[in-house]
Amino acid sequence: MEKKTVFSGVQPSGDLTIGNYLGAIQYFSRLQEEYNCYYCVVDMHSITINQVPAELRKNSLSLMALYIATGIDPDKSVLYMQSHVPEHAQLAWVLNTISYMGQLSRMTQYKEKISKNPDNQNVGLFTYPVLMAADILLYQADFVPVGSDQKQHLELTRDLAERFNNKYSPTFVVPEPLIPDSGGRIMSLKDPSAKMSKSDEDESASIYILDNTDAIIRKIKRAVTDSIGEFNYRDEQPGLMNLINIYSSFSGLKPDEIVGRYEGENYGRFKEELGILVAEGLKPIQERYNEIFADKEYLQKICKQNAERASYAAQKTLRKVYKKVGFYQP
Ligand code: AQP
Repeated sequence: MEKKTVFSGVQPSGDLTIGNYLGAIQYFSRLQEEYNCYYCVVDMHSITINQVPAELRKNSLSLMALYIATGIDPDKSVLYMQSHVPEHAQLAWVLNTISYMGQLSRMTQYKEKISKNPDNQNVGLFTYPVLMAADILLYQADFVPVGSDQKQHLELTRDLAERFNNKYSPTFVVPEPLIPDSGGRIMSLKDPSAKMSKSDEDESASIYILDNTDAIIRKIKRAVTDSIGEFNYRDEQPGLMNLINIYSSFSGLKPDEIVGRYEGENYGRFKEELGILVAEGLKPIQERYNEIFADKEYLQKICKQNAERASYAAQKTLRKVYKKVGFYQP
């Protein structure tokens, strides 16, 4: 039987958080044995927010190294940078012409991002989900591993695939999201009503994958909880709930097993042990990352070879699309 296809991407818009890791990246390497996987550094998405060019370049290569450090094998999975494969932008243009203003203006991430960036309400923020749909549909992906914040964008991708298939003729696979049960939405350590985000200006609100042990322990110790002081897993204690979710993701224990362990205590010992658990969990990734990121020649080679592999698959879909919409091709 032919293998099914997986696509996912992460923006190199800053240092990656454990939200990015637990919600998405940790699953990428697990999927590569069973599926044809395409994993992308979505640098074109990240310029919808102001970036410092030199930092964007560094963050893009750093994300490549991190992908490999978390276990993605660039010989098995296609690991590449979005801007190296022009077909993403070419397909996005065609999809723009079947996307509706009303639907795009209802996207939660768009509304959040324009309110956070009142001085940079660019059109790219508005059409971001169309480019994301192009990323996925270009490779005829069956599955897309993402955190729950991307669910709405996936629904739009499915709508666009179906709309195109109905307007012309069956062309795109309609993809399904793969959203984890635990870790799908890790919240800010400072505000448990907001998701942990790599572009959060308050560095103490996020644990970064490359944070050292001291920083991790300190941030968890200072994480916002509540004044109830009872160890429970319930909506009324969202800060504690978030920490228990992080504990659960790193330990494999279920939330009620964790509650059983710390019941009747205040949060001190739990927070201390959680800090150590997270630091120990991230250490092997950090060690591999340091080795890989130091080898720029190796990373350049991966980027080049994998962009060619991605382009090959992308061209196949784009040629079909161009033909169906009526572009003359000699
Ligand atoms: N807090 C989170 N919990 C679980 N999953 C998360 N993801 C992001 N934040 C969390 C998942 O990580 C993948 C990559 O995300 P992205 O870089 O494409 O953009 P994003 O969703 O907008 O992530 P950030 O960290 O919030 O980035 P910025 O601050 O640049 O906007 C996605 O699968 C996402 O679901």
